[in-house]
Amino acid sequence: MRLSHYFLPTLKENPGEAQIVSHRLMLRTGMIFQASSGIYAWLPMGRRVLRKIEQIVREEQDRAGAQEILMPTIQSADLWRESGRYDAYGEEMLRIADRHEREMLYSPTAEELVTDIARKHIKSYRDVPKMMYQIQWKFRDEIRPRFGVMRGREFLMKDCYSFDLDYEGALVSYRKMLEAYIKTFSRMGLTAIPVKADSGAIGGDLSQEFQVLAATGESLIFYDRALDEIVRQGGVVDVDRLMSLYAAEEGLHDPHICKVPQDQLKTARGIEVGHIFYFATKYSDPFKASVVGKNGESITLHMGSYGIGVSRLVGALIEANHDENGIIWPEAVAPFTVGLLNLKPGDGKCDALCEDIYHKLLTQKVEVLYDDRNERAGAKFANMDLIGLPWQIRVGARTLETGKIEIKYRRTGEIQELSLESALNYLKERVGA
Ligand code: 5CA
Repeated sequence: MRLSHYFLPTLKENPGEAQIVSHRLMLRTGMIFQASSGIYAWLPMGRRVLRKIEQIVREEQDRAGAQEILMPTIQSADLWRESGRYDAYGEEMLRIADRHEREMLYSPTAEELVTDIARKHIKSYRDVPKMMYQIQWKFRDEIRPRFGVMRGREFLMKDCYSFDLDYEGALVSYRKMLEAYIKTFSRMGLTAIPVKADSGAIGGDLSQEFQVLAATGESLIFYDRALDEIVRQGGVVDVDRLMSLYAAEEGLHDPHICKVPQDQLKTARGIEVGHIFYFATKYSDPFKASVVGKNGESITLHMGSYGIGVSRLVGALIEANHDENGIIWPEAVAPFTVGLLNLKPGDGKCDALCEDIYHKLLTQKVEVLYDDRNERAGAKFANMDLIGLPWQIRVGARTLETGKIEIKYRRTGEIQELSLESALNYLKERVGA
């Protein structure tokens, strides 16, 4: 992509309304546009990041054996009356009437609809276990939408639902999701700690929240430092060990219960990016979602639900990855991998060299944003640091003299001078292009 053509409406000044760094940087880099309070449009660079996050989430859900579906955002109030949540949800639910004055709503989550699907189509013990998920917009009319996409009113969520015959089966599904979450967040370069949680409006017996560690996080969490290592590794996750380790939020932290020795206990701030629940037959009971067992008996399905805040993750990633100059994207979710800077635009030789590099990178399938604009070098450096692509390739007067180009790694600021060929090889190795 050529920056001269790209729609990247960056701001020079910090927007006054943004109180936290991720909101500030998302507005400054033109990733989002506020449409109304807590409701955002995603502009090209923001959309690219959102798509990368979605894709990682999707791959790990698929790998865990969940199947992707897509349910409507607008749902019937009658369905929600069956669970009692039409009244229980209160003002957070956006209620709508259609032209026939039928009561509808914008779905804040989807236990009711997915249970309706299950009761009509999952009929035999042979049809379970099943896990189904969607990546779909949700609406919650939060009293105080704030911090940009972190607490929006409309937000993108991955929500997965599991159906099993009994508690033991449901626990297997729950553990599969737990493992999928560890892999998902570790692929994004995040440390996400699963902590004991209050299950609130969703209800349930067993529930954990995933808290991404970031100094600016809203929650204060306490956890066994051994968790750090397990969640960072991703790879093969030792779920037994993980479940045996201590982690709780401030409100739930009871020094009498916590047996972790003080020197092993870590305190950190976190952002909730995921929440998993086992809630037995809370929805399947009122919906009569049951199957016929081996001996012809009726068995009520045991369910769990598993959410990830996909749009919130964009903010959380920035909270965990930035410095005073801007964003520092982890490679797996970066909007582009390489920023190519032409520091002598208009100079025939420099332009030709940049074009050559640009095409070589495209041929190697490296995602590259080429700053071909007629701008000062200083402005280009600042802009590239602000938008935070992992790698920068700088081509200027010195390149024409020495034949060397500069490669900068945004995370460390380290700059190397390499010949064009070794630079491309080096990148190939580092980004696996
Ligand atoms: N039905 C369950 C799981 S499918 C559920 O709704 N869980 S939840 O309420 O915890 O939401 C799941 C995730 O969505 C949260 O962990 C959080 O990361 C994200 N989320 C919740 N509310 C908002 C919001 N207002 N703005 C952005 N993300 C949100």
